[in-house]
Amino acid sequence: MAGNITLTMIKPDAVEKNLTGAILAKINEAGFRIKAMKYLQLTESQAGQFYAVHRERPFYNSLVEFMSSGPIVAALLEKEYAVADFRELIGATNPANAAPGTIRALFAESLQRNAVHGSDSDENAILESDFFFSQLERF
Ligand code: IDP
Ligand code: MG
Repeated sequence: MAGNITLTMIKPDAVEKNLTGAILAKINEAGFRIKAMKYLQLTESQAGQFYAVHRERPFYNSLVEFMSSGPIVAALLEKEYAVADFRELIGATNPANAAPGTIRALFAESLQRNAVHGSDSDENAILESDFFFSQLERF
């Protein structure tokens, strides 16, 4: 069903700081169901492919280096209005602008090292889910 999934990554900064459990708890408490999840380290090439839409942005190389610098947790989440509700749960890209109580306000370090990823559209949620998970890995 369209509109009920989103893809998240717990980024290397948050994994490094042992925040994985706290972030997953927030995600579950907010009503998201985990359909698929894996713990892995992206290669530079894989991180570059994931963020290809930002290829022309000045922060692209630095973002790719950061996102391949350590392990991440990738998860496919299910909930009604998953994309919009998850963006609300994580808060603004820059934690300085993230609403109090949001995951980025609580756990992010900086604009780049901002703890979590969330898909920005239903279309990208599907593309990003297919990047990480086969059908056999979804429940
Ligand atoms: P989003 O993650 O909130 O959707 P995007 O604009 O899609 O934000 O950017 C992707 C990621 O790139 C951000 O989460 C952040 O880690 C990083 N990023 C975005 N803008 C900047 C910037 O101006 N400087 C450094 N890193 C940035
Ligand atoms: Mg984005």
